[in-house]
Amino acid sequence: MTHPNKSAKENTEHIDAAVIGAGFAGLYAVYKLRELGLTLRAFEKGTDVGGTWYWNRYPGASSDSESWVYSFSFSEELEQDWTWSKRFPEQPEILHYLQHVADRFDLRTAFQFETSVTNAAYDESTNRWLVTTDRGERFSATYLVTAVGCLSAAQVPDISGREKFQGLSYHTGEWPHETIDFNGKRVGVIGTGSSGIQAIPVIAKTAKHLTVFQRTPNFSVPSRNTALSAERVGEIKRNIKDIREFCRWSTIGQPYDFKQEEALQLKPEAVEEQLESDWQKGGFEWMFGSYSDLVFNKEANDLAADFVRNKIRSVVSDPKTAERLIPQGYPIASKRLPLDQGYFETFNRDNVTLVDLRETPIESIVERGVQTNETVHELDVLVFATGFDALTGPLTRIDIRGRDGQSLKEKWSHGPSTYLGVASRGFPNMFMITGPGSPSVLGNMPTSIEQHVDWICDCITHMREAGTTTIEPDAKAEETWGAHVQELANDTLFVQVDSWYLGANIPGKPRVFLPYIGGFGAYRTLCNKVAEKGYEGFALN
Ligand code: NA7
Repeated sequence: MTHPNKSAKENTEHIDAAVIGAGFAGLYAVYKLRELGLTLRAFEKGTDVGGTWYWNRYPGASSDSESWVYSFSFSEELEQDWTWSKRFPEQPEILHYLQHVADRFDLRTAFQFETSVTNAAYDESTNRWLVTTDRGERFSATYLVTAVGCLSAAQVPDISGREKFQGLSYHTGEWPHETIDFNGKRVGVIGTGSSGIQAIPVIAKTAKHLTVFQRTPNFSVPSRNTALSAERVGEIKRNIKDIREFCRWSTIGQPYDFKQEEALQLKPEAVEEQLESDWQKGGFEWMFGSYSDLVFNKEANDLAADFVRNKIRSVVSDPKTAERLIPQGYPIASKRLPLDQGYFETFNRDNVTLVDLRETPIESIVERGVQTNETVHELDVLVFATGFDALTGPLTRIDIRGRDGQSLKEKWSHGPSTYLGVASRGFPNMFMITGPGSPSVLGNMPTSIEQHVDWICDCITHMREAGTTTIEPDAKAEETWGAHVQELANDTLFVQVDSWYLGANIPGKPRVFLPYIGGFGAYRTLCNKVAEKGYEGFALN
């Protein structure tokens, strides 16, 4: 009989880099690391590529970024060959795009699908990461690259009796592959964040009855998604280089930026007129291509918030329902602002009921449906649009251990501690793509991902050229960065409400602002400076 440890050791495959995840980040990381000539293995829990777009197949799932920038910029040929059908790309088309990218650049061959990384432990004696999968395989890697996504750890609330429900139930972020037929069904949706707001209008069209369980009313802006004409596609493709360059240095990685003027310097009528004209265009530009004081100054923010409140009143026929849907008491966009396609209009349908959980809270889930303190809402299907353990969850759900066996989860028990959101002290040679403390979810994700992967690959190239074997942040640099991230957030209105940006949606999660809010272009400049100064703030050995 072979000694178990010996056998495991002998079966350990040695590679340069282990990559976790096959979404936008994992695919681009594999592409770039291969270009550097690194041997690698990549692991993905799903059966195929797609990441967020593999899992979030719920009706109405769509990106809120314009399609021509919600894509890779690393290949001009890809950019010119691929044609998006709509302004905001919907889940099936994004998934198709990522599958195309995987085929075109032969990326699937690097991946092991249906494989979860369960542990990754840094071995000080060999200076390597020992990566273990749920299939019992072991890999020894010089670099560990996490491409696990920011919103990939689904959160189902701990409502008592969940297991008793006799109907079908799904979380939006773990949606089944087969089509769910809502025809003739009584459907309930818990949650009115972006996912709920996208799904509700679509489900309402076929369900016999839809009950929306709303805890906190949300602001939402119409996306006005439309098909892209051949002329528009031609224009975008001709200008794509300039558009990309603009995004790379803009505040949120999008093809627009805040206006120079501030709302409070202008006459209220002028602001109202501008908001109305931008509202007609649809999309995030209404807020994030608007006056910069909207996100800093409560008085300015109120102008935008009241504008939306009046829109809700004008759309929703029943005044009582309208008032229940109107968000009060927190600044607009301080919770992630959804884009919608007829969300508020949906509440004018005869087959849709709004249950305000502030008036009638959920007591439990029962066999027949959802029990509030007033009645049982009978359901055949229950949809949890209840969000994610954002940014840290996807990392801490893996048992990652750095120097001296310290687990990342333990280290981050009071909030994530990173330098630039890309590395964490005590975890040498581990790189996080769009980790906590980087702009990530506050910008256009593919732009954030490309910037991180490029930076990481430049860093690895530098290390290899310099003969450096380890890199990890200095204690001081990491501490300063963490304080800077919080300081910037505290200057905005984002900290005035409980949201997943602050981890406040997860019971017991420390209230710490998770992404970097200083602007994507500014962040890129900082990262470039760190690299130019020989990776200032990092210890290279
Ligand atoms: P979000 O934005 O976290 O929204 C979750 C929603 O679920 C939100 O309305 C919550 O209400 C609600 N929720 C959560 N737990 C409960 C319980 N226990 N009872 C009732 N309602 C609950 O997640 P999404 O998936 O919509 O969006 C996540 C991001 O994915 C999105 O921003 C995009 O970037 C993509 P609450 O507001 O906490 O009162």
